[in-house]
Amino acid sequence: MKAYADLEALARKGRYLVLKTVHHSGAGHIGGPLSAMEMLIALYFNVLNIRPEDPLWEDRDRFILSKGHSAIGLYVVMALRGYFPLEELATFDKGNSRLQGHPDMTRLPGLDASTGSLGQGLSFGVGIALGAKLKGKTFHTFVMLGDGEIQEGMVWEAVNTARKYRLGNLTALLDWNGLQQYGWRGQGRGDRRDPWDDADPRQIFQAFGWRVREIDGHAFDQIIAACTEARAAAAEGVPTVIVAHTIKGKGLSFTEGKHAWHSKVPTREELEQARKELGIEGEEALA
Ligand SMILES: Cc1ncc(C[n+]2csc(CCOP(=O)(O)OP(=O)(O)O)c2C)c(N)n1
Repeated sequence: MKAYADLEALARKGRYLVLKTVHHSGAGHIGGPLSAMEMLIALYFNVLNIRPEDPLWEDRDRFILSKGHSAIGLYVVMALRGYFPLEELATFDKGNSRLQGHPDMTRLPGLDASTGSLGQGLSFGVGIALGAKLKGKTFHTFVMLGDGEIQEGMVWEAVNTARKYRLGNLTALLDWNGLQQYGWRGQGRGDRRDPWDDADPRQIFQAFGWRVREIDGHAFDQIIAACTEARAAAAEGVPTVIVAHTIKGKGLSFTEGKHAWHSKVPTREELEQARKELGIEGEEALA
C-alpha cells in the first residue's frame, strides 16, 4: 500500500514514461492512458491483490483493460509495479515485443485478457467472474471501459448477463472523459445523430440492476474507496459500475481535453515540455 504522495509521484512518472515510450516507438496512444493513469496506479498499487513475481497466481484479482488502446498506460504501471524492467518499455509496439500496441495475454504474463477491439472486455470479465463464483474463488474482477467503447452493443449484453448471474465479484470502471477518437461524445461525425448521443449510461446501468457509484477519476482516495466498497459488497450479488469523471490527456497543458492527442506521437520538444511540467528529473529524463 502506498501513501497518497507516493501515488501522485508515481502518476507523474507514469505520465512521463507514456510520452517518452510513444515518442521513441513512433506510435501509440496518449489521451486515453493519461485519462486512466490515476485509476491504473491506484489499482496496481493499492487495490488489486496481485503478485508481480508470480503473475499467474491463481487467486489473484483480475484486471481487464477493455479499452485496449490505452495499453501503454497499463505497461508503464505494470513496469513500475515490478512485472518487468522499465527498460523493456523501449520495445513497445515492436514486432517481437511482449508489449504489443494492444494487450496480448499470450505474450505477457500478468495480462488477464487480450483487448483492442472495443466492447469485448466486459464479456470476458463476466466469464472470469462467473467462473470464480462457480469454483468458490473469492478474487475480484475489475474491467476498465471507455465512454466511447460502451456504445458497442456487446457491452450491454455483458451488463445484462452479469446481473442475471448476480456477479457481485465484478466491477466495471468507466473512464468517462467524454472525448472519443474524433471529438466529444454526442458531437457525432457529420450531420447524423445517434440515440447514444443523448443516452445517460448511469441510468442504463441502473436499469439493468447494477450499483452505480460516481467519482472523480483522478482522485486517488475516491478511486480506492469505491473499489474497496465494491469488493466488500461482493456477496450481495450486485455488480458495481464506478463512473469515473476524467479528463482525456490529463496532466499536461498541451494534451488535456484535445482529441488530436488520442493517438499522436510527441515530438522531442513536447517530451521536454512534459518533463518540465511533470517535474521529472534524473535518470527518467530525456537522454
Ligand atoms: C470495435 C472497434 N471499433 C473502433 C476501434 C477504433 N478505436 C480505438 S480507440 C477509439 C475511441 C475510444 O474512445 P473511448 O472508449 O472513449 O476511449 P478513450 O477516450 O478513453 O481513449 C476507437 C473508435 C476499435 N479499437 N475497436
